[in-house]
Amino acid sequence: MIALAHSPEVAEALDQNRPVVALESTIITHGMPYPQNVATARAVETDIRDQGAVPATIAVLDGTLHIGLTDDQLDTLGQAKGVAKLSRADFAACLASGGTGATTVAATMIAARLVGIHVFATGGIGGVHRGAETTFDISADLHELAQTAVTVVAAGPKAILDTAKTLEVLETLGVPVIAYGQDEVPAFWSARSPFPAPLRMDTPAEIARAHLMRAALGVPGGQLIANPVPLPDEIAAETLAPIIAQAQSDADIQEIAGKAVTPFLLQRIFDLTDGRSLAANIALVRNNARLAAQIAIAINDSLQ
Ligand code: PSU
Ligand code: MN
Repeated sequence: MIALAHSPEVAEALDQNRPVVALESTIITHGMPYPQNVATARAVETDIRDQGAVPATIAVLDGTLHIGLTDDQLDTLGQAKGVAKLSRADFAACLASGGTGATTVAATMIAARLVGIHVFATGGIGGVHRGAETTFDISADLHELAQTAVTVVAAGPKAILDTAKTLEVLETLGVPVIAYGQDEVPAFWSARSPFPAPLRMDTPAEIARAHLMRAALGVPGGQLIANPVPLPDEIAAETLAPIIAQAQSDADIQEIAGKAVTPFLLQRIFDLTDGRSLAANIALVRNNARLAAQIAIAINDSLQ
């Protein structure tokens, strides 16, 4: 009933039980400017292939759910204007009405689970926004992590969010937050943060075992792997703090709300850092893709 289209590469990989890594498309349409968005999407796919896994970028094009995009589709999506940003609430409606939309972390997890992909790489997940005590702006990504069994590799809660509240909600929802190779939760553009990680793991094999153990226990939901940005690419938290405060205050003054908040803040921070935030963003997504591929391979090895 779902119009599903696998790219030839992904169809073959799933058919032969080879490791596949899902990738979201909102980062392409709403997270980065053209043409860096398309160049990054391609680089990330190459990084995954270089590790020995297969990338599956996910998007809805004219009512068809695509698992793996061709170069042309990626380029068209990267330049398209007014593409919907799909989360759990509107994913089905977009498919049902023949629309086109980019998948957020929540929608990409749903699609990955549907086709049997265990691991998903992205930059940052949505979380609890600053001021959520009055706006109630809490990303559906957190609830998705609580119920959909996909391991998501990200660079930690984005510094534009309220990190403490995001970690509290993840704990309440029973989502394991696993810092990779360090004791603190990384903070997206910065590798370190004042927040101790609830869990720490140092190898892809450990993460793969934990993923499979959750399934064995019958615990629904995924895992969040918080992978620090490579140190040469990080932006110090002190440098970013006033910039984020400025971006948030601009958003408040302009009364930006709902789905528009995250893209607005990312764009403002890009402008205010003269593009430096984008360079760090690209480096951390590629770093996450490499780790995700290693985890997908480890899960795949255990399942053979
Ligand atoms: N973080 C980024 N770039 C992005 C996003 C997050 O660095 O593009 C996107 C992801 O698709 C994430 C979504 O799922 O923003 C969260 O949006 P919201 O806060 O509206 O749930
Ligand atoms: Mn939101």
